Amino acid sequence: MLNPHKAGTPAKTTPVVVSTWDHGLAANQAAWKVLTDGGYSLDAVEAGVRVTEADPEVRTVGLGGYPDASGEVTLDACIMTEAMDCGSVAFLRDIKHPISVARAVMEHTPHVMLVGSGAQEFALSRGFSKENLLTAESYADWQRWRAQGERPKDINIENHDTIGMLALDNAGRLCGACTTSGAAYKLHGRVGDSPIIGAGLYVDGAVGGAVATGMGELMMKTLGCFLVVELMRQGASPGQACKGAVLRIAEKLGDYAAFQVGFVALNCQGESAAYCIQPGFSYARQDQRGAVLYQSEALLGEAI
Ligand code: SD4
Repeated sequence: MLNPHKAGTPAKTTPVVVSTWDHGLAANQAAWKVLTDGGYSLDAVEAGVRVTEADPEVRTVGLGGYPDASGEVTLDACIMTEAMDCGSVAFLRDIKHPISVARAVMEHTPHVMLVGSGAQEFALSRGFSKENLLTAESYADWQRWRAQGERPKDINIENHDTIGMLALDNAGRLCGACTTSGAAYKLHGRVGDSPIIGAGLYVDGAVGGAVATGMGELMMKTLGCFLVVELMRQGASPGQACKGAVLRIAEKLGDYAAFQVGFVALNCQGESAAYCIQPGFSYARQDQRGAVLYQSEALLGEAI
């Protein structure tokens, strides 16, 4: 399953789904079922990332996610279609599936983004229910963190396991989704890149899409996913485009080496690749040939 080599993928393979990190394998399976049933890639990415949102063992997304500094789990998510429709929620509390709320924002409001209590009220009005997302394990970890006092910015590499997913269906429609509990022990009220269209996710149905994971502030400063898609529009392969966005970060942001950032891109031909700052970022791909976990190439060293 684990492919230690670079992610080289053949062209013209549909359907296909790719997503961030090892937990992308399980999420891809749910998406794959939708895709192989002839479904829409929008339904596929929603179904896929809901698996991760519902898994309390994944401590960086949805239920069981690490809380913020004040001990509250606050969630960010967004979704985007091949037709540039998009929806987003940020600083959402007590709702297990922020991706579905983001989709509801897209489909049932004239807006792109709702945040905080407004997002929660909207979710409740659409039939979502409130539940406690802070598991005993995440609470215990937060208590331990708090007992240590304020730490320096060492949330850079650990605990960055947002699920971002891109899928291309049999009709050639490419959609994406991104959902996270954000950086562990972030300041209360902090919103990262994951719900920001262009930062944590971007899709152009004629070109391809990109999702990001890692320290969100770096993607927000460079609008990383938008850049990846624009580079593909100019002719870059997914791998070249992801590398281009990481190089932009390295060129512009002096402290980049202290952080992890990873991009995954999928173009409309079904080719995918990833690139990151630190070694250790994986991404999962599923197509007719099966499920594969790839190790991303990294700016600061060879993939392990
Ligand atoms: C954030 N990008 O809130 C998210 C966290 C994360 O993979 O990716 N992790 O900054």
